[in-house]
Amino acid sequence: MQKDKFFKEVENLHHPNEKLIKTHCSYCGMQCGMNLRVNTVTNKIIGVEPRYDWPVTVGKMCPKGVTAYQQTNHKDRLLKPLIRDDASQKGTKDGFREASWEEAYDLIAAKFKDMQSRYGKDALSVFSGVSMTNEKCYLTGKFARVAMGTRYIDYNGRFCMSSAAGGFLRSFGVDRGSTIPWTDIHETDCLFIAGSNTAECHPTSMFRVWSVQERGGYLIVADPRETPIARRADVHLDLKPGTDLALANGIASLLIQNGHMDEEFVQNHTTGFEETKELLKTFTPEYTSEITGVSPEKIIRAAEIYGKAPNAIVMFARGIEQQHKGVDNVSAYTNMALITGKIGRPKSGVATFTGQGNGQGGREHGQKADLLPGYRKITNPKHVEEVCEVWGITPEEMPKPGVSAYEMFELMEQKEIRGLYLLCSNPAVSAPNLNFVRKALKNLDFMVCADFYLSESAEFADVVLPSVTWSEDEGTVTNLEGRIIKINKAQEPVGESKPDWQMQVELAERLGKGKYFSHLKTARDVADEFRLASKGGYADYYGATWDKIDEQDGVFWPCRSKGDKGTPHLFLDKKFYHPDGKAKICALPYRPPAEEPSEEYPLRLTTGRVVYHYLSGNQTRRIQFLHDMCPEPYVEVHPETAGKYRIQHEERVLLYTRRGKAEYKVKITEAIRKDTVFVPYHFGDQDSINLLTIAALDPISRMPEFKVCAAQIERLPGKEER
Ligand SMILES: Nc1nc2c(c(=O)[nH]1)N[C@H]1C(S)=C(S)[C@@H](COP(=O)(O)OP(=O)(O)OC[C@H]3O[C@@H](n4cnc5c(=O)[nH]c(N)nc54)[C@H](O)[C@@H]3O)O[C@H]1N2
Ligand SMILES: Nc1nc2c(c(=O)[nH]1)N[C@H]1C(S)=C(S)[C@@H](COP(=O)(O)OP(=O)(O)OC[C@H]3O[C@@H](n4cnc5c(=O)[nH]c(N)nc54)[C@H](O)[C@@H]3O)O[C@H]1N2
Ligand code: SF4
Ligand SMILES: [Mo]
Repeated sequence: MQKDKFFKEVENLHHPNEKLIKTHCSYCGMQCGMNLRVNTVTNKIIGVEPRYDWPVTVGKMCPKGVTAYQQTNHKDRLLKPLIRDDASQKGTKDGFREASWEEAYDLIAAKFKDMQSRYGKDALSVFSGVSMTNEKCYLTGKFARVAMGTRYIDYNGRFCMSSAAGGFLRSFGVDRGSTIPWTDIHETDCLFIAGSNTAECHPTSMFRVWSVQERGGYLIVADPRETPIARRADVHLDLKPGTDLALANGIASLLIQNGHMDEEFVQNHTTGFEETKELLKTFTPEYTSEITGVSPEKIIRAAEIYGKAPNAIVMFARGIEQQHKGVDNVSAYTNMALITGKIGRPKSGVATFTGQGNGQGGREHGQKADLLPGYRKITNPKHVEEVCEVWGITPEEMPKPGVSAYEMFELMEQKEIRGLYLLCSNPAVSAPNLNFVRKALKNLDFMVCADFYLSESAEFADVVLPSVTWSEDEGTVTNLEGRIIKINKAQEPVGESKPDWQMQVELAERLGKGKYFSHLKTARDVADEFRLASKGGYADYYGATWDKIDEQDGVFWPCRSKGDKGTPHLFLDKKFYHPDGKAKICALPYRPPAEEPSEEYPLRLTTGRVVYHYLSGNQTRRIQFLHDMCPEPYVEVHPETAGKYRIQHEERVLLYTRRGKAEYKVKITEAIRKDTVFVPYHFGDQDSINLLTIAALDPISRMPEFKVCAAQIERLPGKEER
């Protein structure tokens, strides 16, 4: 059937009292195209349908996407600001009363001013997230620096994309999560995927992944668990958690030895090869196997397939990045592409599976402790001047760089930071070493939380501000390809909820900084200022107008002017972003995980996701279908390991590490290494696996090592001997 005719027929099926709002999913970096169905009598969202005309996901959505619309009019929505008068109830759901916006703003402004007059400007902090549009992320950075005047701002991308960012900056001199558009993936000859549970976390990429194999190409997967993609892979590199650096080095070493190197490319477009070659000599298949636990045969086979493939894409995700050597892991896997010259052309390249909906754009425009809009550095006087000109402040007024997300909690615990404005994140579930983080939150003199549901973190707040869901506002988001797309408004905000940008404009007024914000009356006003602020930076969005985004199905950055169509493929001219125009091949010695197994803690604990829940679970645990499919966390244990501990399927056990303990139901599965256990992290309170995780930080990205620490299992008392 003709495409147009098909769409007409589908359209005719819609109810007459129904309109469709073209937009994208609220959750992950795939940003699947969807139409929200809106009843034109009630003006409420009533459902969703996938968009077949969206080129990245062509009509595909996952279980979270098809139920995402149920968030908007959910019974748990916060409809008015909440104030807690009795601080002794902090950390519980109790003690809040409803208040007017006026009262909430006045209280926040009075408290913020009081703390700053007593303890200095930097007594306040902002902790933010990237489920927000670019415009909101941009304004949050400006709000922290101009309205609050504090250096302390950081965001949840520090737990997510910061190692990928650090690795790409080091290897390429630029941090865009993918060097190619997603529409190239199914046309390549080999996918090498490390530390990504693609089928559960980016499910709508799967038709492209399977298509590579269906066309006769190869799939190589590096993961300690036999995930759905590992099960069908041509080679499954079932490594011990935390040993990727050795595996990547071992494969790179073979690529050189076996003559798969692209001499011309390495010579003309890279630096660092000789030094790396020298280091890689020690990484023989046997030595690599010893560290990683992967057989030498598999390592050899993987190197052979990747090396021989005419086109290949190296892809990875948090499995390799959430380690205290995450940046090194990214650069080490990127070395494979640089040594073989499989980059800077269609169907070949390097890509990370960006996590959150705006995990890419949200890290480029000033929510990170050291960054300003357009990926400018706050430590670079020229960059500061450029941004000051747009903001109307002097360079002297620009705060200094702050510290990373986890380090902000350390300062809260030490009472260096006294106040917090938290928005779009739920660190009381998602931060590592939670016993410490929860204590730090409790230690604050005053905390504000903006969210649309009362999250576990909001329970620590003195004031909770009701924000809107993605469907009640408009703006842009940058998907995992680096493609800037448009989110559209389908419904008016419920109750008295407001978009975050509007709260910040109104609060700035109370903080005496109205003149820098009062011109921003609509989301489009924020967008216009944001595009200007990014202009001239390397993440330049200036030419990505909303009209252009609509006309050409999104715009890939950089897009520098009105006439510029954007940049789907990076490095086609073989020009990298380092000053010498070359990419860097990195010599990276192996380092073990921060915490290796011991007699007391003999297991490796790794953590991650399931298809039915999203991050801290504050959104998805409230959706009945998703809750029913996965109502509680569990610990995956290999049958042989379960036998050793004499534990059975579905029995509850105690899991503990040096930092904390929690009880989980056992899920016995052969799809995990014998020395490793896995727990999904989407659950709150005493179920949070982050009570056990370690806050060992990567020296460059300050990413915590969520993916590996040493653990032990104990049977609960009262179980009869088996
Ligand atoms: N369903 C669902 N989808 C999501 C999300 C969600 O919460 N739920 N969140 C989104 C976000 S923000 C993110 S960041 C992404 C995350 O997407 P992914 O990174 O794909 O998800 P994870 O489950 O965290 O980890 C991926 C894999 O890493 C493996 N792994 C663990 N340790 C190691 C190791 O040492 N080396 C290697 N090579 N692999 C290891 C795990 O076994 C797991 O299969 O997903 C996005 N999509
Ligand atoms: N153990 C372990 N821990 C991890 C990870 C892991 O793999 N293992 N992964 C890490 C990763 S990759 C990530 S991304 C983090 C994420 O962890 P979080 O930052 O906690 O992520 P969310 O659960 O999305 O929290 C977002 C909160 O903001 C709200 N929200 C959504 N949109 C908006 C908005 O527009 N405005 C406002 N004001 N609020 C909004 C939601 O309701 C939710 O409560 O978790 C990290 N923690
Ligand atoms: S794959 Fe990601 S963006 Fe697509 S529907 Fe699922 S959660 Fe939403
Ligand atoms: Mo993430």
